[in-house]
Amino acid sequence: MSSTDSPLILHQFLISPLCDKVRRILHFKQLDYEVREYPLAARSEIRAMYAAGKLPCLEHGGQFIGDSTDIAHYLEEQFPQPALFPTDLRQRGLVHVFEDWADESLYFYEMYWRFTQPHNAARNLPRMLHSDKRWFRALMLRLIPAGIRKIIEQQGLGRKSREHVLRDLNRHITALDERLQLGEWLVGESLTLADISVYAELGCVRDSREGGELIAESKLVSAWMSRVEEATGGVVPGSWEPGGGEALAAVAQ
Ligand SMILES: N[C@@H](CCC(=O)N[C@@H](CS)C(=O)NCC(=O)O)C(=O)O
Repeated sequence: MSSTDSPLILHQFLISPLCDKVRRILHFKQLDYEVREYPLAARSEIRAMYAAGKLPCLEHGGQFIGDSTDIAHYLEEQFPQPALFPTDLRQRGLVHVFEDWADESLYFYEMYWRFTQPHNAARNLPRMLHSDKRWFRALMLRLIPAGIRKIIEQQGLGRKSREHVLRDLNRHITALDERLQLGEWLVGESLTLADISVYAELGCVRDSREGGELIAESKLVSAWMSRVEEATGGVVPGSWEPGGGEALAAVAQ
């Protein structure tokens, strides 16, 4: 069993919403941690840590915990306060549903808008490859768009028209707006993993022109996003340019 005193090391891709989710959990729990940023090319190194070959992966006391959901539960066990999960069983269930909806559904919307729409991809693809070698970057800038389109097509969203995807996204944001008419947080009276998980995806959606415009139309969702940012610190997704750059550099060290 690892000691809670051992250093926490987050292995991450800065661009990933699921890594942002874990950074926000760590900030919320006021835990010190180190960040190791990986180039996209580091596949075998990542697989050696976590067989699924995906990031985030948290290292603690010699253990490697992959998957943002497992990491959230691990951190809650090791560092229970402040709590990410409510004690009320009905609310706990709802937190789980919101988290899974964010990770498994909203995730594809952020991918769709950031990486398949050329005007957004022009900004986001170089960010995805920011720590790769120049030759790999040049190659991948040509190959990745087709790869991402294939993933999104297989998932299903990529087979819908652009207007249809926009309508779907609008419905999601409207549902959040309606939910926030009931209270300041998505579940219960305080911030939970539901808020962090949904924020992590929506922050990336907002970093696309279309997503940014839709979210700006909801005062409640925009205000809730600011509340989550305040409670969880860390970098605002997309803040790669001057203004957000300082925070980015601090996280990426
Ligand atoms: N269910 C996992 C998903 C993690 C995930 O999909 N990570 C992406 C980055 S956002 C990744 O590592 N992709 C690289 C790959 O699939 O090879 C979680 O919640 O952590």
